[in-house]
Amino acid sequence: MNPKNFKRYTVTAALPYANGPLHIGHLAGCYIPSDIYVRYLRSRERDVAYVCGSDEHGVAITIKARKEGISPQEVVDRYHEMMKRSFAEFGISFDHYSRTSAKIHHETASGFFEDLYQKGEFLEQTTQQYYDEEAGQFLADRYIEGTCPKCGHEHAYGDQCEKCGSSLSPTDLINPKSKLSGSTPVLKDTKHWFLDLARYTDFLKNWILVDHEKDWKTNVLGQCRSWLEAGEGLQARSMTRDMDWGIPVPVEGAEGKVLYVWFDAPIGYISSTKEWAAEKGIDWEPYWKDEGTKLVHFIGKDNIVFHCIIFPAILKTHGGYVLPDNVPANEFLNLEGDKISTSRSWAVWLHEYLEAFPGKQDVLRYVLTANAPETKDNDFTWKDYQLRNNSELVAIFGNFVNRAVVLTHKFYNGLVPALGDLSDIDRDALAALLEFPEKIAASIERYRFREALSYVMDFARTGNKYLADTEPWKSIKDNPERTATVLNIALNIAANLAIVAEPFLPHTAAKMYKMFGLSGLNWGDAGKHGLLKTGKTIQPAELLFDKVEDETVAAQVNKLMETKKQNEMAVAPVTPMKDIITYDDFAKLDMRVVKVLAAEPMPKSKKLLKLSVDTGLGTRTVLSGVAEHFKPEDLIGKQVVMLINLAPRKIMGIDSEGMILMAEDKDGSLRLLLPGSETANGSTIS
Ligand code: B3M
Ligand code: ZN
Repeated sequence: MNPKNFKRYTVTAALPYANGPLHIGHLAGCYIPSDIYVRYLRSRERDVAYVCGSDEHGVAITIKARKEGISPQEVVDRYHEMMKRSFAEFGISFDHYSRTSAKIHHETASGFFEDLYQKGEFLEQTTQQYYDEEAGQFLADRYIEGTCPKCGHEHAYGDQCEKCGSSLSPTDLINPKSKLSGSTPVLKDTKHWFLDLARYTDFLKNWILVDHEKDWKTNVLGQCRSWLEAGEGLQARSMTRDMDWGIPVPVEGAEGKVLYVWFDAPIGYISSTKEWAAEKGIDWEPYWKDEGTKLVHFIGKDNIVFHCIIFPAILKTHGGYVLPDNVPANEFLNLEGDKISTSRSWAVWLHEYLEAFPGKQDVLRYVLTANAPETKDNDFTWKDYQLRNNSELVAIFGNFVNRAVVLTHKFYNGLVPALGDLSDIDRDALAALLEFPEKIAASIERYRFREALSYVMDFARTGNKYLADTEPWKSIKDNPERTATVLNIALNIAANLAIVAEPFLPHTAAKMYKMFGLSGLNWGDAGKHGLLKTGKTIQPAELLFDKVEDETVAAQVNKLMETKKQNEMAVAPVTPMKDIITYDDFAKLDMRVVKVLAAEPMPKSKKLLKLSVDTGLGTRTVLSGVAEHFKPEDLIGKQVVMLINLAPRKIMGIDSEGMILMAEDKDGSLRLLLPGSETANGSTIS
C-alpha cells in the first residue's frame, strides 16, 4: 500500500452513458462502492471531491437515437435527468454530477487534444475504414457487427466482443454488417489521429506492474498484464471518429470528425471537478495537479484498459496531472443467472425498484454490497434479496436497535438509564465498540466493501447477542440496576453502529441519528462509550427494516419470467411459408363468421371442447381442441372464423362438422380470430 499521507482525495465513478435508465448492475459496479468510500472519507473529515456525470457522446447514444427516431440531444436530455434523479434517490452522494455536453467539457477535452497535437503526439494516418454506402456514413465501433474471430460469437462489435471480452478492430470481424442498413460495408480511405500507445509500454509496465503490484486488485492487474505483455503488446489507437455527434476535432483538415468518446469521457472527470470548484468558489487545480492528491477511479471491468492505460497515457503526456493511485474495478453482476442487458430488458431498473419497494433504498444498497462482484462475477437473485433482508437486516440489525429503544421506553420513559457496575460480559461488549470501527475502516481503505459490511453486521450481531445473553427484560424485576447498565451499553452500541453503518446504509443511519437525537457525528466519535449520556432523551422507535414477503419477490420473479418469454419469442423463427397454391385451390375453402352459442368440456377429454355454433345456415356441432387454452365462458357469445365445408369427422362418437380457425402465437398459445365489429353470422371470408 502507498504509505503516503494524502492531503486530499479526488474520487471518480465511471460516467454512465445517457442512453437508458440505471439498473442494479450500475449501482453494484461502481456507484455504491465509490459512495461508501467517499462517505467514509468525509466521516474521517478528509478533503474529498467526488465527481461524476453523464457520458453523452459516442455510438451508444446515436444508436439509441436512431432506434427511437429522435435526436441524440433528446436522448441525452431525457436520460441525464433520469439518471441524476436515480442517483440522488439511492443516496449516491456526488459532490458534482455534470454532463459531457457541457461547454466547459467541450473546452477542456478540446484543450487536451490540442495540447497533445502541438506536442506532436499523434500519428496522423490515412487508413481504410468500413463505410456504409447505403447510409453514406463511416461505421465507427458499434455501428458494425460481425462474427468474432476469436470465439465465433455472431454479434461481436467493431471494437469488442461482449461474449469473450476480446478487444477488436472492425477489420477483424468475419462477415461484417452495417448496423445502419444491414448491408455489407466497403473499405474506404479516411484520415485519423492515433495515439501511439506502444511508446508508453515501459512507463506503464513500471507504474502499474511494479509500483502498484501490491495495492491494485488482482483482476485489474491481470487485465493490465495481458494488455501490456501478451501478443504484440499495445497498438496505436485512433482518438478520432467519422461522426457528427461529439466534440469536433480541433485541428485543420478534420471537418466532419469528432473526438473518440473514450478520449473525451475520462476528461469529463476533470471538467466536472472544474464545474464543482467554480460553484464553490475554490480552485480545482489541486484536486488534479497536487502531488498530495489521491486520485481513485471506480469503474466496471469493461473500462479497465481506458482508465489504466489510455487515460494515464494522455495525462502523462499532457503533464502536470497526478495519475490514479488506484482503479478499483468490479467484475459484473448478473441477474437470476443471466447477463444484465438493457436491450433485452434483462435488468432491475432503479426507478421501477423504487415503485415496488418505496423507501427501501438501503435494502438494495445492502444486498448489492453484501453480494458485490468484487473479485468475480456474481448473481443477483430475488431469493437472496429476500433472505438477506429478512434474516440479516430485519432479524439482526433492525431487531437489535429496535429492542434497545423499545425497552428504554418501556422501562425508563425513553431516558438513557445510568451505567452501574460492569461485569465481564459488559466489558467484552465495550471492547467490541473499540474494535469494530477500526476493522471496518481498514477494509474500506483497501476497497474491500463486502468484508467491511460483514464487520458492520458482526457489530450489530454482537449487540443483538449482548441483549439475548443479558436479558434485561428479565432482570428488571429483581435487579433493575442491571437492566439499566445493559440498556445504557446497548444504546451506546447502537449509536456507534449508526456511525459505521452510515457509508453503507445512509438512510438507515439518518433514522437512527434521529431516534438518538444525535447529529454531526463522524468516524472520530466511533469507538466511544458515552455518545448517549445518562438522562438523554431517546425518541420512540422507528421501524428500520420490515419483512419482504414471498408474494412480493414472486411478483418480481414473474416479471422477469415474462421478459424472458418476450425475448425468446422475439428471436423465435417464424414458421416458413408453405408451397404456393392457385386461386382455385383457395376458392374451395368456405370460411364464415359464426357465433358460438354454447360450449362445454367433452367428458373424458383434456383437449376437446364441444361447441354449438350458429353458421347463419343453421346450428352445428364442432369439436375443437382448445380446452387447454380456453374455458367455455371465454368462447360463448363470441363471433369467430370457421371453415364450414371441411368433411365431417366422428370424434369420440360425436360428428364434428367444421373447424374453428385460430392464430397460434410463437409460444404455442392460441388467439381467437374475431371480426373487428359485429358481423352477420354466415358472412363469407374471402
Ligand atoms: N460511458 C461507461 C460504460 O462503459 C462509459 C464510462 C466512461 S468513464 C470515463 O458503460
Ligand atoms: Zn469473441
